[in-house]
Amino acid sequence: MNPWLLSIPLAYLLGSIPFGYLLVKIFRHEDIRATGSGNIGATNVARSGAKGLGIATLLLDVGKSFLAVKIALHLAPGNYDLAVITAVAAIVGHVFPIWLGFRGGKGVASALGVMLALSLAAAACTFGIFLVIFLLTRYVSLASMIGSATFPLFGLYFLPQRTPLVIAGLIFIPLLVIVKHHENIRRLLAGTESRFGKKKAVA
Ligand code: NKO
Repeated sequence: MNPWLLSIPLAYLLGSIPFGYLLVKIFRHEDIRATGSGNIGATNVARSGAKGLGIATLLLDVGKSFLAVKIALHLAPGNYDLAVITAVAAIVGHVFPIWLGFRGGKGVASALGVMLALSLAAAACTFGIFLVIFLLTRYVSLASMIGSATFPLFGLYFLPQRTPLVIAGLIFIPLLVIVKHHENIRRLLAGTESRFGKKKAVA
C-alpha cells in the first residue's frame, strides 16, 4: 500500500484523539472546555486542578503525534516529505478533531511530539527556547508561540532533507500554533493572561 495513503489518514486520526478532554471526562466527569481557558491542552487540564491528568494529557498528546510520524518513517524510511506532511496531519487532527466539531487544541504538545520524531536535536533546541521563555515569564502560551516559531530554523538545520514540501510543512506548523493562540495573544497584550502556577487574584 502507498505509504502516503496510510500515514496521513492514520496521523489525522491519532492526532484527533482528544486526550485532555477524555481524561477529564472519564476521571472527573467534567467538560474541560467549560473551565479556565476552555482549551483541551495539558496546561488547562493542570490549571483546572488536575495536575496528574495534566501530565498524562501532555504525555499522551506528545505520544500520539510522535507515533504518527514514527509510523511514516517506518513505512518510508528517509522520506522526509512524507514524514513532515504526516506531522502536519497529526497536528491538524489535534487542532481540528472531527469528534469535537473540529474545535480542538492549540497544537503545542502535538508539535513537540512530531519534532521529537523528526529530529531529537531540533526538538531539544526548540524545547530549550520554550523553557527559557517560560521560566522568564511563566506564560506557557508565549513560550509555546516563540518556541514553535523557532522550530523551522532548527528543523531546517537538523533535518537531512530541505525540499519545498519539508520547508512548507515546517513553516505551516508554527503558523497554525500561533493562530490558535489568538485569544492568548489578546490576553497577553491586555495583561490578563494567567501565569502558570499562579492563582488569579480575587478582585
Ligand atoms: O490553556 O490557553 P492555555 O493557557 O497546553 O494553553 C496555552 C498552551 C496550550 O498548549 C498546551 C500544551 C502543553 C504545553 C506544555 C509544555 C510542555 C513542554 C512543551 C515544549 C514545547 C516546545 C515548543 C513548542 C512547539 C510548538 O500554549
